[in-house]
Amino acid sequence: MDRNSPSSLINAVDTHLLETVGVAPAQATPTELMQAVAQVAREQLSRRWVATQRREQDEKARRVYYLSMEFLIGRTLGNALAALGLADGAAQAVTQHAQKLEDVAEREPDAALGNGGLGRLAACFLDSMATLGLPSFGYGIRYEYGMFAQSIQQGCQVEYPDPWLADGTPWEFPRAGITYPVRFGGWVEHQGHQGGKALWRHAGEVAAKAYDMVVPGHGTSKVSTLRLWKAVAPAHIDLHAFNTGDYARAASVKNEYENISWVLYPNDSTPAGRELRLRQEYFFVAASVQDILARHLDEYGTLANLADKVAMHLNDTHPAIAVAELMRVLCDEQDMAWEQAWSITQRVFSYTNHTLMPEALETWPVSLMQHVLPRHLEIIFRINQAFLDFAAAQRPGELGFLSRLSLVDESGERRVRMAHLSIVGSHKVNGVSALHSELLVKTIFADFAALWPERFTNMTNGVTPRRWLAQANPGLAGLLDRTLGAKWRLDLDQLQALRELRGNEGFRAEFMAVKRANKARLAEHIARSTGIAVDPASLFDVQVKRIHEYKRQLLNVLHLVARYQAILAHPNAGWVPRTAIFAGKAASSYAAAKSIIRLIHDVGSVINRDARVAGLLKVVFVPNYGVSVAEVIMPGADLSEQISTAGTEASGTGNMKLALNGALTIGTDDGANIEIRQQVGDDNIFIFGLKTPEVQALRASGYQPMRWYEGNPQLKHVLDAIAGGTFSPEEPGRYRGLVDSLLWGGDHYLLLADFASYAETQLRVDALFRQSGEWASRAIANVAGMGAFSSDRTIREYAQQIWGMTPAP
Ligand code: 26V
Repeated sequence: MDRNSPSSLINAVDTHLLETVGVAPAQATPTELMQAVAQVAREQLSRRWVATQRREQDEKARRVYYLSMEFLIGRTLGNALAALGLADGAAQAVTQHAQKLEDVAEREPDAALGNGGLGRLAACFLDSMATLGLPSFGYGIRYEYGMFAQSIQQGCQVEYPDPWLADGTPWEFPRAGITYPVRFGGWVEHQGHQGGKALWRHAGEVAAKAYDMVVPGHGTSKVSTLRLWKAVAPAHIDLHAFNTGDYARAASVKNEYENISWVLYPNDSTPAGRELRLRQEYFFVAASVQDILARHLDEYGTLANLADKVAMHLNDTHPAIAVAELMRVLCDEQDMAWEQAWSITQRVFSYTNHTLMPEALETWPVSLMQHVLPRHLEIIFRINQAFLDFAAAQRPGELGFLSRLSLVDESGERRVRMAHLSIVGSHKVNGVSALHSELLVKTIFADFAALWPERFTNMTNGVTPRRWLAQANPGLAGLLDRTLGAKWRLDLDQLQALRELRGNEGFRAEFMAVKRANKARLAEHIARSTGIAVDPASLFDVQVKRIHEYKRQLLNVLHLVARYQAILAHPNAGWVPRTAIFAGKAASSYAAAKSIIRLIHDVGSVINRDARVAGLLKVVFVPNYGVSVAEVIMPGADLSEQISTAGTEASGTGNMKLALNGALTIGTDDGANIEIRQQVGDDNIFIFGLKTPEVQALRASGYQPMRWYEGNPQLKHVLDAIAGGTFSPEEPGRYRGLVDSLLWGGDHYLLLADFASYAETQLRVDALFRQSGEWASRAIANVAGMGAFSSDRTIREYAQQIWGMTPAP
């Protein structure tokens, strides 16, 4: 009997309600149904996991290990059902209980183990690695609390903890037997002479326990593994306090160890260099390296061939300490010679850089590293010595060159530069878009590129079409299935065929009907989450991403205020009705970002209450942006705002998700916007503003924002209104500081310089939206051009050019 037939599934769900969840099937709540359906999927995933592991072991496969502090997974149920081919059957089973599968699926909390783009990219990559059948593991931390939840009170962001595991999760497999010790602190002794065998006399130890999440592949029975580590106090540690009845002390000792995996660090305005963060980084790296080596030794009995069978990828510098850790294990514990260990290490590692922003580049004070990881610091010094000797031989006598390259920043408090350690310890280093990779070798890594030009490469980001089209946009997915067949899920280039249908009236009408329905769904979400009614017939103008000054949400606000003033001045100018939709979190300590959130709300509450612009302009802020909120917003967008200062956004991936769902981009010549333009064509995207070289030139020539303010009456009117309290009448000075930071504080991100070009381009957006057929044609062209931005394409490139693996065709 077919396990996946509707009647079998109905039975399986009822059995799990009764036997696993512990509830009478007839009385099951939506949450209980979610749990039972998840158990049905879990069983099948478990079988696939066992089969995949056995096959990869038998085949002696080369594997890639993706080391990342963040995996922004979101919900799993819908994705798992789709991968298993159970979606229709599960929907029927749920109908038996008078529920809808969407409502049941919404009961699952998001696994929000990441901040933003970097973490979501890691989750898309897992999906693609499994789908391409690449033998692969993700390794990370099982945070007890993920990304904070955001609520808005009186226009201000308020953060709440995210106890996503409070009710347990059906998706993890605790691996009872898999535990490794991770050591910290203490000192190092050398046997015999200095430079003799090192003995790390550590001061403390914590246990890392493995919890696996199964990552289903689509169109294949292969699955991949995300192995997350939880920190647990070693059993012996609190015994004394416990035995003497001092439970408070026992608990506090336990907490001291277990706090390592408690909470995800927010992407703060500057990385604080906090000790707990360094411990987190080493904790998950040390556990992962032990696990990888144990698996390898189990299969081969030797580490001599490690680099032939193992690729380890560093997702940014957060796991960079792995370079020193692998050296330590090979040399100190396995007695390998330094030169051989170094050769293996460099062949094993590769590194992705995700930002050029100098304040986001990780460095650790030498004193802190001495305190937490004394042996690793010694190893880093030795790597540095050998590296600087090599560099000095290339450019004798150039001291500036050497001090710029050094793994240790000697200006001020000495600090270890984790990006430099990552580059030196890897055979490949990549950026995440063509522009970003070019800027890496021209700016922050120029000295390294002079030494090793062949080491640097580009891997333009991508997104998984399974989540960001098939799952998030069932309406468009259905239309594509009827038009192209279902294969686009695994071969996104097939979307190219839509180009021919741009002029087809019937297809346009169906496409726009889907968009309209998605806008209605988004409008409902907005009404539910903000209480504001918006009109699905208006142009949905969307900027959703972390709140950051370089991303320029404030430029968007300046334009909205300009538009508001223009409508008031010329009410009968035939304005295109617009709804501006913002969402995104500000790091809790990032005051400027929080002030932008408040301004969006203040501007919104004045505009939304002003009867003179009713029906023409609305401004809303959707709270608690995350993967699941994005799945509602992306399909409902008409216009995608990608307006970072040129040269600042490494790639962007929201830009890809929005275009894939048929939004037109208004954006700068930045990150992957440039490649999106190449794929969709100049006529199907709105590019404005200064280009990267122009930004550099303007800054070099002494940018004076005041000149732009004085020279543009519209801009002056906008800034005067904001600074003068038009949007904060109860506290007129509320935004004086924000405006002063533009006028007098240097306007580092050049909002004023780009304002005129942006406002003019927004008028061209209106003009196109008025011609609804033309707009539809260009929206279709955007979907058609997105084949290149599947994360399957990205992962194929990593596999072939960096990891030395060949994915299934
Ligand atoms: C940036 C900054 C900027 C200034 C101050 C503090 C700070 C902290 C963190 C970050 C971002 C760190 C890395 C990151 O998330 N990068 C994002 O990676 C995405 C995936 O590659 C990419 O699409 C985004 O453009 C990039 O910002």
